[in-house]
Amino acid sequence: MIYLREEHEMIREAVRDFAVNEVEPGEVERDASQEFPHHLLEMMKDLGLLGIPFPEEYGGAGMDVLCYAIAVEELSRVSGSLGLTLAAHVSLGTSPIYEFGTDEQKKKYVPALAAGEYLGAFGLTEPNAGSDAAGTQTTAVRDGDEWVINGQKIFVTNGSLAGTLIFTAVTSREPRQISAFIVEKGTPGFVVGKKEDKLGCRASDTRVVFFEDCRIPAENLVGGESELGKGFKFFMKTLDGGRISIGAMALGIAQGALDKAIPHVRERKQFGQAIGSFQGVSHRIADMATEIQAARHLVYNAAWLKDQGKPLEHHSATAKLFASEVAMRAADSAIQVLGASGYMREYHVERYLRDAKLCEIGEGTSEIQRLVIARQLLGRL
Ligand code: COS
Repeated sequence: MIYLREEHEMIREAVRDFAVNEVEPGEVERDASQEFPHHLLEMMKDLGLLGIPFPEEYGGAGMDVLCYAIAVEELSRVSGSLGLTLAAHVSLGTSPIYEFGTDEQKKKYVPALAAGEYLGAFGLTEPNAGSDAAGTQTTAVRDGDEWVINGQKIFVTNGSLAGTLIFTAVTSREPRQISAFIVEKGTPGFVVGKKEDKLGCRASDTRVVFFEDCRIPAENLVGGESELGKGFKFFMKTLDGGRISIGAMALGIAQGALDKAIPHVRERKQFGQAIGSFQGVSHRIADMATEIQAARHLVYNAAWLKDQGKPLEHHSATAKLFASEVAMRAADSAIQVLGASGYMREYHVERYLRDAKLCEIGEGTSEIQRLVIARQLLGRL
């Protein structure tokens, strides 16, 4: 691809090497046990993956968003769980602090997050605020030098691993105002619930978190007093960036499915010949490759736009929408060409289908992506 430079190829090679040699061997077992791979997180930390797109002065690697997207893609090529862990940490848990935080907030949290001293998490979704993200019911009430938080956030990726959670809360009912805050792990009244039992990305850490008269310092209002009430917009902008990484995750899963399908159809013989010699099978492989290439262009283009500081909303939504649907089709095709083997856990591809489904839901369902894209084109009718 014309816009890939040496550093993009280098990060791909480094993450690919780590993913194939260290991650893939235990992936089937972790999918069954749902055990989070702390040892792999340590290795990701040592490889500098947890701070790829943040400047060196904030403890990051000073690389671009495209490098980060490639890292998520390559991890997801063997492990949706780890791809999701990285995506949630960087795009959702750390980026909004870096982009919208005060200087003090950035200095206090971003270097620790980028170095992987702890993971970051993002709390937007609530029982009554899913696709309608503005339906937040969590409240923040000012009391002297503190904010008192009550409510809950659900489906929080990295919930128990995170040292910080950035979240939204209602700071005024009339007029309605949503603000963003940072809570640190261990703050009294901030309670992390049990790990969710999921269809896919099973080793990733998904939790409900509760705020029970949780007091956080006034300075943890994201962006400071002048940004009171801007939390919803901060979160929408964050999702514009986050959707690139879910697109990258989907792209990796789709590529991983193709990786498993190709050797199988070359080697598997039926009716006296390799099944890849049958047109019905070979065309399926060709279609997978074509769609993956198209998805890669959309995802990398969205990453490039973010690097250029250009408007993203439309491009990250199209990239996520297309790539996640490609991932579902690619995983389904991989299962189909592997036949009964594809249905067996040890061949990986059935996990790819389960992991891919997350990409059509997380950081905005495919329906919400279509809404965002259509609104851009049609306005509000
Ligand atoms: N960037 C900047 N501002 C944005 C924005 C974006 N991408 N999207 C919306 N806004 C702004 C709007 O401009 C509007 O500002 P004004 O009040 O100044 O006019 C404000 O935010 C409200 O926007 P809007 O009216 O479009 O909000 P809606 O309630 O209609 O919701 C959708 C918009 C549906 C797009 C939003 O709720 C959404 O993205 N839902 C999905 C949530 C999601 O992805 N959840 C997954 C969480 S991952 S853990």
